[in-house]
Amino acid sequence: MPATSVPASRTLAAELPGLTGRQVTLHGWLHRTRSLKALDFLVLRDRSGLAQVVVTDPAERALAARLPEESVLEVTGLATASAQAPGGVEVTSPRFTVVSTPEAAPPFDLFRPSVPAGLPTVLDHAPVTLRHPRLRAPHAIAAASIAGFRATLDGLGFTEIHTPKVVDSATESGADVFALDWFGSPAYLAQSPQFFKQTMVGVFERVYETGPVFRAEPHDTARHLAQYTSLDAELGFIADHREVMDVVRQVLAGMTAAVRERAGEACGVLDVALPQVPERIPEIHFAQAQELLAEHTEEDPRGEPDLAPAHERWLSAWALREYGSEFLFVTGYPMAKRPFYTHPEPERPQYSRSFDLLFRGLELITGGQRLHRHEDYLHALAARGESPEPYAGYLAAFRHGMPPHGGFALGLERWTARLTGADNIRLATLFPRDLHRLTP
Ligand code: AMO
Repeated sequence: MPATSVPASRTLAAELPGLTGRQVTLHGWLHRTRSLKALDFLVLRDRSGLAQVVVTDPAERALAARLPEESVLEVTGLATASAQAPGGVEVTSPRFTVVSTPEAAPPFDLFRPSVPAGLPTVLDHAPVTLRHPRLRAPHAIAAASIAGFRATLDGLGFTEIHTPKVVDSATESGADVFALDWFGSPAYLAQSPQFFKQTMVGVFERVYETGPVFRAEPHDTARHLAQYTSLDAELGFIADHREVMDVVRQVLAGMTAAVRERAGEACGVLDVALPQVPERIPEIHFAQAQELLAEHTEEDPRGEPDLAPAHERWLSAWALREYGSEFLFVTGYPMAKRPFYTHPEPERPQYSRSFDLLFRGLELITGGQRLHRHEDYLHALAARGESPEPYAGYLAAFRHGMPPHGGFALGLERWTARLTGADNIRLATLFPRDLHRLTP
């Protein structure tokens, strides 16, 4: 008989070690069945982990033999010490109730330690392949990371905000926007909460947001998504971008600690080596970085307004060699490549008070100081040949008095991919959206 409700007395797999000698009721998915001559081993999977169930009763064995993997079961039995069982305890003398029976099998065995399928199969069948411990683990690490981001910023006096994802103007020059029809008016999916987080500095001084952003960039690469999760922060009353970089350092330390504390099991599944966040993250100015690249690599990037991915990889390896750091700040990017809200270096106005943070060869964070005077915005837009008209809502904040401020954004999926060693960002993304993928 299918059960219709889950009793309050549910035991989780991870709780078994404390319950030896007690009658327990587990609920979960049939992860694996192994049949021996005189008994069957069933492995039940729930949110906390795996539990081994030993079946010897002939009637229960006959029932177990008919159960396909991923059947949803209620199992009542005796928690029994066993040196071979995970956690040293298994369930014996079980009685099964089938809660639901799958209609289809997963595209590969979810119990095998490795994933015997390519990326398209993994992504096409995400509703079930995500149940594989190795494919689920990055998302547990992402959840822990966000918790660490929040906890760090809460501790620094930031307020969490939630801002619109449908907007009336682009925010990030150079990145393409998805256009849509908003009750007959043109609108766009937000490329970042940039304008709102700056505006909210005028209200709370220090704010942060975690949420989806959208980039209509036709990049078919292992590090670009059309929708990703942006971890944004913005703070007022700063002297320059260095104060923002200091907050970045604290956030990275907090995120790393939270992953260690809250996602230890997922880290174990994937053999994650967590980074050391140094007391002072090394930094290099963009102009110096180009000199180094010109001197030590085949190319001469001087005069280019940005770093190529290969340059980022080289600089990251250099920071590891020189400073033993997996993180490197590159500061002072040319104004030509930065959005109009960027604050220039007062002494060398062709460079900006901005930074990227490279982590394990990849750009993980962009940030910097912003303009804060209304007239500076008007000049910056005019210099780029843009009208202030589309930005009226945003510019209003600056007409009413804003302090010097700055902030940053971290791409969550890039962080998780770098931590877990995923060679494609899609393995660190729940249901990725890209050039070719809108489903599942
Ligand atoms: P930027 O556009 O550099 O800056 O984005 C910030 C960070 O977001 C991540 N990222 C992406 N991740 C996956 N797919 C993409 N297509 C993608 N594009 C960007 C990267 C990147 O470092 N408003 C500024 C931030 C600020 O100055 O506060 C901004 O959005 O990890």
